[in-house]
Amino acid sequence: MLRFFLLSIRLSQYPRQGAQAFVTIHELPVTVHRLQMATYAIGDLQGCYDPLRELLEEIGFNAARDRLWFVGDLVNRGPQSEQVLRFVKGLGNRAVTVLGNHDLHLLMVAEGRAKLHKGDTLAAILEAPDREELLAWMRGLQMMHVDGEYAMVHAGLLPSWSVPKARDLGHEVEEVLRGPAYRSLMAHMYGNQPDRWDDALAGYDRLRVIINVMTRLRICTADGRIEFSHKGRVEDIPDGYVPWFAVPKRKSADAIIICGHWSALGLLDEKNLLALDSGCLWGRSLSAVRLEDRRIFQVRCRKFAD
Ligand SMILES: [Mn+2]
Repeated sequence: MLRFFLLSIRLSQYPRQGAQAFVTIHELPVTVHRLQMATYAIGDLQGCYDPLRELLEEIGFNAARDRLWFVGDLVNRGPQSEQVLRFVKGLGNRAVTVLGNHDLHLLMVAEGRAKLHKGDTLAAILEAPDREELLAWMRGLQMMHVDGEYAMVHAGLLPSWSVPKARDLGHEVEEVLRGPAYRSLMAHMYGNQPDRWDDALAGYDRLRVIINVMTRLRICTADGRIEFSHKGRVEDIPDGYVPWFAVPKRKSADAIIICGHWSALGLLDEKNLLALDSGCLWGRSLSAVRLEDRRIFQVRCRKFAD
């Protein structure tokens, strides 16, 4: 339900027999049902299923009519990763999800290529009866989603990547994730090198840079060298680095980029950037933005990590 206000309608300067007639209807509050389809982009969930349900209640989500976009990191650290996965998977084509670093970590652990870290809460998925369906569904998710003026990616883009170029690079990774070289990619995925892009990169080095940028990037140098360790506030960024979205003449600046991943940044609602990780996992809030009118919806979250 949305509250609309009838705008003032004024018929003025209407001469009749030397008099003026005014008809003024102004600001009558009326409540109408929202009939139009809406698209909501939602921040990092990390297994926080109850806050997601609360948020969908708050926005009046109607699965028959509305669409949900998820910035990735559906799973891990929070208490209900498997419920989140089953719910989002169950939405079918009414949901669009891009992969985050925690989602890829789940795939790595499932393949025996990474160990569970302290604080990981992925065991329930790994032991679930529908584990294989859930993991196969995750392997089919996108690295980046482009729709009109919007581009959604979990972490960020390098300054030298336009949106069409980044989309093509994302497709290179998606093809391998879904194909026969998947296990081999898992064996070569983790690592911080190379720490810069070069069009001449090939093989797993090339795929690793694309994956690292799209799922882990927060800060880089003006010429695109990636720094992986800083997770904190913008004020504390080491000398010589800037947030990826603040690099001058970034080639993706013409798109409205929707991302998550950087909870210390908090919600950023700028003309061409919607950073939606408002720290649900950390006891702050879960955020959604309705793309049609840029309205922000938030629910408070319980703290699950520190
Ligand atoms: Mn992340």
